[in-house]
Amino acid sequence: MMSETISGGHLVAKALKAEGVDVIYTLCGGHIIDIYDGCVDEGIEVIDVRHEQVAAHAADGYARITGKPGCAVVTAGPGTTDAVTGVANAFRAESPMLLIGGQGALSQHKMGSLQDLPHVDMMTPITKFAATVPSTERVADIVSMAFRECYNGAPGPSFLEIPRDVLDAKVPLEKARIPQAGQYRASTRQLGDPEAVEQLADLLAHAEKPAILLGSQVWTCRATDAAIDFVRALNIPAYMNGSGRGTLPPGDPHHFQLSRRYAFTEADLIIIVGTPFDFRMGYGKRLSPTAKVVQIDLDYRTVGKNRDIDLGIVGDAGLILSAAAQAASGRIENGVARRKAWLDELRAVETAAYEKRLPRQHSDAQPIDPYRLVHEINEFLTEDTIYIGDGGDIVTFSGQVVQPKSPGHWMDPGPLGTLGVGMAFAMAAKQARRDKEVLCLFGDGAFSLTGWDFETMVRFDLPFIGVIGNNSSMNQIRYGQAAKYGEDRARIGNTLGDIRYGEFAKLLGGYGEEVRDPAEIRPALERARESGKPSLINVWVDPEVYAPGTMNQTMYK
Ligand SMILES: Cc1ncc(C[n+]2csc(CCOP(=O)(O)OP(=O)(O)O)c2C)c(N)n1
Repeated sequence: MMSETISGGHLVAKALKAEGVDVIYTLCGGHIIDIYDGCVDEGIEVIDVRHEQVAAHAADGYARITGKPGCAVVTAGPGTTDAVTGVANAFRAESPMLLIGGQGALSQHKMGSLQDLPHVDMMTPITKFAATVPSTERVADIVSMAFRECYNGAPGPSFLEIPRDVLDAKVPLEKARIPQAGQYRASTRQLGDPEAVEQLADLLAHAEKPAILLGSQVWTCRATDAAIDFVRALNIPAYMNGSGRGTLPPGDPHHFQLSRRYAFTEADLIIIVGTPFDFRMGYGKRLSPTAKVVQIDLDYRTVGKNRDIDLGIVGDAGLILSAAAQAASGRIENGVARRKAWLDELRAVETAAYEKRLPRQHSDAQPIDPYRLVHEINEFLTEDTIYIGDGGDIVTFSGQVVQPKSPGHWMDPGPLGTLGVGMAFAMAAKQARRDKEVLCLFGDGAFSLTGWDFETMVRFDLPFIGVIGNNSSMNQIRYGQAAKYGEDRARIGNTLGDIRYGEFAKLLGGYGEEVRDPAEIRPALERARESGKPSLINVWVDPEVYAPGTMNQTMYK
């Protein structure tokens, strides 16, 4: 009797299934179709997009939302190069995803086959692991290896290329290693050095004016509850950035946002959790020189990078915060209540900054003040709205005003600053969490990069609320040109057409509106919500005003 055989594409699907991946994002090509066939057998959904960049960003977004690795499958050559940006974004954002690229047949290696390129060489610097699958028997084995590598230290992307003959060939089932769910990789969560945790407890016991920054890894580690318990038990003001936003809900007595610079200048203990000292942190230069600085991170290479620290702990944010809170409990001199004056001081700074900006947020000006737009969005968000920002200046405005109401409900590209992530993140978020509402704020420039995938949202019935802050410009760049070269030379390379994106949405089968009156923003958002369709509310904002972050050029400092 002939033994049962299995092809490489079906082995890929079995390995994805074992990892719990229930969808792949893809754009087709002859090199990869056997993977689709395997997905049919394994019940894995295939979402086909209009550009490979979107497939890769969607895999990144899926990982962020679900905690499982995302997977994108693209063809050889241009399919893989198109996906590079998505992999690069996931690399800088520490997002675990697997990109599978096709490759010419091994039997035609270096003969000039269609779409042949050195993919592994290209991907090596922007992945945690990049390899060629050398034989059909090893396909599932190497896919599981790639997943294992995604979780080495801070998570990140892996890349595999599978030559066409390796993918298409069939091998006897018993010759292929097919790793089984839960049996091929271990948790990589680490507690951190217990002595360092003790030292942190000691610092916490003595601090008069502590402050904590909860970064993206708080969400990556699903350390929300541990972080909340920590700040409440020790009475510590918390600031949040990246995916850490929403850890505490707005209005929580320990939730602070607008007083961060003041707090980090005045504090005597600053705890940085799961975010690097990169440009978003002024490379660590803006912290009080006399404060004790503690850094907790999944990646040993991040701890102490760019500035000295008083204490570093490598490991899982949740395990470390819980252990430190427990070790510190009962040891705080005079109890945590004595920190009330410090929290009151920060709350006063916070309230003053908020009130100063409020008239702009309520502005009735036409064209619309971007502050009014982001204010309306913030008021519109519910506890179940996942908010995504994809743009330049308009998203810089939103970073100050929009506060996600729940953990894991904020998505931005991360430190690569990639325009064009929005549609893909919306796609992944809605696909993975049908019970959630998804709202994405786009700049018109950012939208244009990947906007055709609005059609994918329609085709797969993925309703979301798209809002475009339309200034017919790439304003964040325009500001710098005007400041450096003068207004008369400031319109080079950054001007966009006056596009009615609401009409574009309708053309593709979605819901769309044009908004020029600020009083119409809220009703238009409501109608988009009620439409149950992918939507675009095109809001014409004032092109002559800029966010403070843009004017200070903080992203370059
Ligand atoms: C892929 C990519 N290309 C270029 C840039 C550089 N860049 C940063 S902000 C910006 C302008 C974006 O314009 P838009 O999305 O319309 O937002 P606005 O600044 O006008 O509010 C550009 C081009 C980038 N960050 N990412």
